[in-house]
Amino acid sequence: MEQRLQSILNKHYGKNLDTATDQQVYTALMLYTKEQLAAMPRTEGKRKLYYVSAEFLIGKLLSNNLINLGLFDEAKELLAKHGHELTAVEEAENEPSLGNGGLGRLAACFLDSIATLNLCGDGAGLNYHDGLFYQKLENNKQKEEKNPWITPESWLTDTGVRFTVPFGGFSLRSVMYDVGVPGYNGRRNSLHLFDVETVDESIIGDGISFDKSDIARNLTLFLYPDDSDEAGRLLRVYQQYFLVSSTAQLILKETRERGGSIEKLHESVAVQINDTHPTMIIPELIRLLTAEGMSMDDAIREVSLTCAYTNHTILAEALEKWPMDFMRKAVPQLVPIIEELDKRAKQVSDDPRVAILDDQDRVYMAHIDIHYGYSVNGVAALHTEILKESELRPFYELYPEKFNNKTNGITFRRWLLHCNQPLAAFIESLIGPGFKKDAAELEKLLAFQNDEEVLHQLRRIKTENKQALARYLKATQGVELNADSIFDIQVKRLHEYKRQQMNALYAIYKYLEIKAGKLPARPITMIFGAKAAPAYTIAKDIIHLILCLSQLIESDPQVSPYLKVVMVENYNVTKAEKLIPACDISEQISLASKEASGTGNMKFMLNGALTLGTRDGANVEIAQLVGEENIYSFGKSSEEVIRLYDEQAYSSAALYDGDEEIARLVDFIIDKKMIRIGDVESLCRLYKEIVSKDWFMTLLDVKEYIQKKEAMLADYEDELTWSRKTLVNIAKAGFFSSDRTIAEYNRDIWHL
Ligand code: GFP
Repeated sequence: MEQRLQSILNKHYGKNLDTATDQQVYTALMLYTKEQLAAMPRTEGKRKLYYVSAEFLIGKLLSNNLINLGLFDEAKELLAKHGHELTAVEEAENEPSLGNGGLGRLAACFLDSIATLNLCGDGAGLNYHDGLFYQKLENNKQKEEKNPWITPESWLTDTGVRFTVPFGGFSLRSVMYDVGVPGYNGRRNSLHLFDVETVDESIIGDGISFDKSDIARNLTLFLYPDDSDEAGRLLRVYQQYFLVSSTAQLILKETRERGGSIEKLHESVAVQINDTHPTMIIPELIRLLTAEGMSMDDAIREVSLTCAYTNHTILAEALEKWPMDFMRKAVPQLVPIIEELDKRAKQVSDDPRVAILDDQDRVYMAHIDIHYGYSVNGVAALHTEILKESELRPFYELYPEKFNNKTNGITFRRWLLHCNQPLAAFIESLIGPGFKKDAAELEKLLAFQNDEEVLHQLRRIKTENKQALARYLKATQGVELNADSIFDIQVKRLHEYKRQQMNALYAIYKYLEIKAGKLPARPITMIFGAKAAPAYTIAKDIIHLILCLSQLIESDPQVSPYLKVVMVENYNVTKAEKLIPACDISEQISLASKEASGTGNMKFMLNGALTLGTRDGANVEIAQLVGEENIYSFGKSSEEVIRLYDEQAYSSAALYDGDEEIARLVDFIIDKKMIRIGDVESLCRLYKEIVSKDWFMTLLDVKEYIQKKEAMLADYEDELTWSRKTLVNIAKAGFFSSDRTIAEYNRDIWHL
């Protein structure tokens, strides 16, 4: 390694390890690691998986790849010998901004586990140059900026593979870049990222605005371009088709190269459709197969045996429906195929709830997936039950055999070995290294439940991680954190169903308590990290509320010693890796039934935080594993929530009018102290939304939430009991390894 690094540094910069900057050392180490990765043998298999996804939130790759290649310790020591710290060198890497939230991070964890389990499977996505926007916090508001990450030397390799993607009236050339995916076992796969040569970042104007109609130049600029107007929505269709047409062409090319038969495509290929964005791969594969001479019947049968679909949400807004007119304009070649698929679906059932085309000429993408895929899975036990029993019930009645559950997971390489090295080392000292390959071995930790020294050490590690986070936030955002305070963290996409607004109401509660002289036993640091979709006004109002509260509290000497509210700017994977190991209280407070699974909840428990959560998504499974005494659950059940929706029986106005305590908290949003700091329009809009609508039922659970959090804060003071709970959480986290999830996908769906 040393010799090769010296030679790369010399060739590129005329430097050596002693004289090079951290940035130069980063580039050299990245190039070296890339070479080592390329030299790994590929996974093999008769059937090959293509995991197709609009998002792959892969995070920085250097450390992760070094770990998986078994080179991490060697690299760290070598750099230290020459006066470089690996953590400082890593700072030079840009985080690829190729995802939004849990959906994209899940895809990245899956790639890691697929390679680690030695399964033959590649990812297919788009090479967005500016990814999801960069979030700046200015004047207590979110401001969107472009988020470039590609540098001349990067993990991307131009494969030389090119395809032509036809659109209505023009076509574009697709360029395939690869990012290597090393398993933690000596074999590798790839993430294919398709791009256009004509993409042009100079068309980006103010913030993230650009000409949405200039497809050749804008296609791969941004992930999820603003879809509040028609041009934006059409652009999403262009992006989706570009992804799936490139992938479908790659599939046929590789199948032939591997000696497989196109007529028996399903014997050589499995396609996992991650959410509805890649749905058009179904009609596109059918189009390509019929163009090869297969009959429509045969093509539909083969594709239906090849494609499987994962649902990640029951929110109607996220289940895509595209006007057929968009298809006529962007991808006219798919129109007759979609019509044929609709006709056949209507022969299977005349129930309009399962139709592909509705009476307004809109295409229901998920319905294509369910009729013409062989598997439909939810991402946590509760979520899959809700799909079967309510959201997709008519489909479940038609195709019960297609439905199955695959509870999400996370890769422990990144979310423990990499992000929390002190904890990983401590665990290894207690139970040996076996847990690194088999996460179930973490259960051996249970033997130390009553070992006081172990319990004290867990808190010491947590405190060190809190100090490290404090240093990081001081350096990057200029905020001061008190590492002796309790770190209460909610980091995830901003959405009303995830209920950051309920957490903000807690901040108001605590502020008012402190003002009234009821001081907490220990200071509390409430940390938020969340981006709001640019066109989602109320989500931005919630960010505004949090930032105004932060300022109000900070500037009040009576309150600031006891309470701090921090919003981390531009929350991303890199920041998650620093926040999660430092967390005491993991906020998982979505409205029951709405969070399909959650994966942050798993990362936090693995790193020794305790969950404050509703009985939603995978929280339910966490509770079953650790036992009710080791989790803080609250709130109305999913059945109750679903009933309230069905009977339209929820009224936030009634709760507000009927409960002084609730009214006092909500009214504070528009208190004159807040109006002085904030934007009246934004605060009033949010206030009205909560009082008169509150679609995600904040006020339903807020009181119980406050009580639970108070109980939790009190429990924190009993160090041994708290630490014992964290130990049980770590020990029981093994189930949430994505290695387990992927083994199940392979056993039940892919059969690679
Ligand atoms: C979505 C769902 C989550 C789920 C992930 C991965 O993520 O409940 O855990 O997909 O399946 F909502 P977000 O985009 O909401 O983070």
